[in-house]
Amino acid sequence: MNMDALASAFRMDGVPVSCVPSGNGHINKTFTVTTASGHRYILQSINHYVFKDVDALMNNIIAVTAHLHIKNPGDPRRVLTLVPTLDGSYYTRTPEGDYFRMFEFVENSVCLEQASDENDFYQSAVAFGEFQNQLSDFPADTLVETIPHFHDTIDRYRQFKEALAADVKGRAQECLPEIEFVLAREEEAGQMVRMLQAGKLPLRVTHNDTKLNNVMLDADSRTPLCVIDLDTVMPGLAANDFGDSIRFGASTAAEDEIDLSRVCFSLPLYTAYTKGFLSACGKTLTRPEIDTLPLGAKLMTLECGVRFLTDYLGGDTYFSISREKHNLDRCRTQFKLVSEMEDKWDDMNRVIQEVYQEL
Ligand code: GN1
Ligand code: MG
Repeated sequence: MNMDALASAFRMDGVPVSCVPSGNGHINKTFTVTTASGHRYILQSINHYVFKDVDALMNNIIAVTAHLHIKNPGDPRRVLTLVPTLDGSYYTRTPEGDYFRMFEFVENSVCLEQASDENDFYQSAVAFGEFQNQLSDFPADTLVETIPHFHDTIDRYRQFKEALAADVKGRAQECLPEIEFVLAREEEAGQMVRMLQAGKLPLRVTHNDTKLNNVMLDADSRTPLCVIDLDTVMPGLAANDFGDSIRFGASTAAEDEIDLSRVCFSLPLYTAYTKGFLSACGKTLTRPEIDTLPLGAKLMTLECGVRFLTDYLGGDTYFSISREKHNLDRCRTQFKLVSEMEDKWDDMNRVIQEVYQEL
C-alpha cells in the first residue's frame, strides 16, 4: 500500500511518512507505519487464502479486544487497539483485492523470538494465562472458527496422508524417517480430540497460536503488556494453548534450526512456563485440563511438525519460506522436540502436579 492509499484509508494521527516491513509471522505480512507527528502504527495485510472470511475474523477481533479493554483499564498498551478506517470500518480492501488492517503500535515493548532467560518465558506464560482467564466469561459460541479444524489433530493426519499420497513434488522419498515418525504416533495424536468429543475436556476461548513472539513485554520491566496475533482466537483447548507455547519457547533453538544437536527441550523453561501459566489461570482449569497439559505440549509439537511436513510434501503453499527445504527443516526440529519430550515424559508430568499443588 502506498502512502497516499494509506492516508486515505485509515484514521491516523498525521500524514504517514514511512511504511517498513516488520514482524516474523509465517502467514500475514506486517509493516510499521510512522506519521509526520511521529505516531507509529502496525499495518497488516490479512492472508485471505488462509483466512477465508475476513469479515468474521475481524468481528472476532473487535469483540475480543473490546472485552479485554474493559478488563484492562488504564494503560492502552495492555490490549491491542484497532485503528478504524475513514469510513468507520476496521479493514480496507485495495483495488488489487488485498485486505489491510491497522493497530496502534505498542510503544516501549519487546517481542522475543527466543526467551533470553527463564523470567521472560515465565512472563509470557503469565500473559497467556491471564488471556485465558480474562476470556473465561466471554461467550465462546459468538466467535466464528476462523480456520475450521485448526487444532484437530485427527484432521491434520488426514491432510498429511492426502499430501503423502499425492506427493506432488516427489519429495516423500527424502523424508521417509519423518513420515515414519508421524505414522507411528497416529493413535496418540488423536487423544485430546477424542477426550473433547467424549465431553472430558471443556471448550474454552483460546488463542491457538501462543508462540513467544505473540506476546509483547514492557521493554523496561519485562512484564507482560499484551497478547497479539488474535486471528485464531476461537473455541479450543486450554492444554493446546499451553502446549503451543512450550513447543516454541521451551526449545533451546529456533523453530527452523538446521543443526538438530542444538535443538533440545528444556525442562527448566518448561517449569518456568508452567509456574507462570498456572499462577494466572490454574484455579479456573478443571483437573483433566491440568492433567493433560504435558499431552498438550507433546501433541501441539507433533501437530506443528506434521503441518510443516504436509506443506513440504504439498509444495510449500501455506507457510512462508525463505529457503529450500525450509518446511522440512522446521518439521525436523519439531520431531526432535517430541522425542525429547517422550524421554522426559515423567518429569513433565511431575512438574505439572508439583506446581499445581502449590497454587
Ligand atoms: C503460523 O503466522 P504465525 O507465524 O504467527 C501458524 C501457526 C503455527 C506457526 C508456526 C494461522 O503462525 O499455527 O504454529 O506459524 N498460523 C496459522 O510457527 O496457521
Ligand atoms: Mg504470529
